[in-house]
Amino acid sequence: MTTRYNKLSAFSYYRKKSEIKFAATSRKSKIVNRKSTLLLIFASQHNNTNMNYFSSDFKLGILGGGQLGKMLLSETRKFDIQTYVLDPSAEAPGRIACNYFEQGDLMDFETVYRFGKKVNLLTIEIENVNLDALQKLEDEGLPVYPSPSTLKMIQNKGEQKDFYVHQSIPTASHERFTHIEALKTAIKNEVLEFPLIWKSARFGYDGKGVKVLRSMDDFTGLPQGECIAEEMIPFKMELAVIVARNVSGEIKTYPVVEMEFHPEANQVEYVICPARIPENIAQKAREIALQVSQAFNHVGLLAVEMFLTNDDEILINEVAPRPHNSGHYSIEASYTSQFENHIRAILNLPLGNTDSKAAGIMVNLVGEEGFSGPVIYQNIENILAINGVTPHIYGKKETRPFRKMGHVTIVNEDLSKARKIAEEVKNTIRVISN
Ligand code: AIR
Repeated sequence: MTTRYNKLSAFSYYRKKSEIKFAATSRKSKIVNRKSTLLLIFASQHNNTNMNYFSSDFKLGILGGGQLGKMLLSETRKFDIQTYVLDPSAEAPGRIACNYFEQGDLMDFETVYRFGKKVNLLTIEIENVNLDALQKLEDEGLPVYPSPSTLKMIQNKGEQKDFYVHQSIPTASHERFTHIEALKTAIKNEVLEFPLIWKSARFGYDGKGVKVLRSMDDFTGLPQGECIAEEMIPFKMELAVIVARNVSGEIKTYPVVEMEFHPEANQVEYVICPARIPENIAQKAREIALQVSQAFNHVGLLAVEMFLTNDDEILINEVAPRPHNSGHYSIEASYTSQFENHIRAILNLPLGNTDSKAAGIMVNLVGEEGFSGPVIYQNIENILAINGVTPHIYGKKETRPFRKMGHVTIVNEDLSKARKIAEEVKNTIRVISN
């Protein structure tokens, strides 16, 4: 496979601290801008100045009530906005913080459609939701952010990768397969060669649905369905940029963060803000993230994950159209958290300041290997004794190996001190079961 180091379409920008306003000049971007104008007209229909979200009858619906929903709900409670949450688990973490909770299958058309009929605006905290129901709700006039058409492009990793290629957004090369047997045949016929990254086209998250393939043996246990094979890129670092964009098109980026991964679980262990990279690379990463957000015509938060290659190229890995693990540090370390900015963006309110107040590091607390069952968090008191350390416990009753059960934020003026404390936190807390 060859890498496509696609050139970015021509654009110009001007930058005022964290706020990078983007003026697209390519033909494609003009098309996007026309769509934005339509969005604006739509926005003015549903989101007029008389709309009062605060302490009113307005109802915000959220599909998913996991940890991301729970953290979003802290913001809606701050603003006293009424919330309705749908989640498959009766014990969803977000249940305690919403006004109305419903248990139901997010992939079921009728369940999602009927839930959507109860609210004034609908958003998501997980991508795996029934898109036909969202489309019908949007067609019937319900504002849905991110829009079903944006979600459709992102939900299927094959479509997402094709989109980058069509938009000339730099990304690792890939091939799509309707079935895993077709991928095996491509390797046997020497159309593709190891090593490769296998990604399930749908339903992967939190390290699930991704595997490095180095030999035919690595196919053991992989699901049969639609997938992509990606070129394995040698990279220095994995970076992420969260973009917030409101209905009117106001757009801001958070600082570039660096993600350190667990070698086996393919999961982020530490998120470091700001990334320890030169300013010109950080600037380039933010520009590419803006380009991606504009291209998707996205409303809400878009987390853009990237590789910084050995020769300082930036390639898009994938995006998530919602609050993201790489932005959890923002609750303590930023002027405005990613969750507050998601709410501001989808309600078409002015976006908050995305700058950091201090360096921030997030440590993921995942279930320890070898333990499944009712969760016990060991040694939390010990880490609470350290300055600048805040644990977030998600409230999932059951732990499983590598399940995201919480995170800890470390805030410090000095990033290298924060990184040392993060290591201490990681080595102190244990997420286990009896
Ligand atoms: N989530 C959604 N996409 C990626 C992640 N991590 C969050 C959402 C979702 C929860 O993970 O908050 O509701 C599901 O976690 P679990 O452990 O029950 O699978």
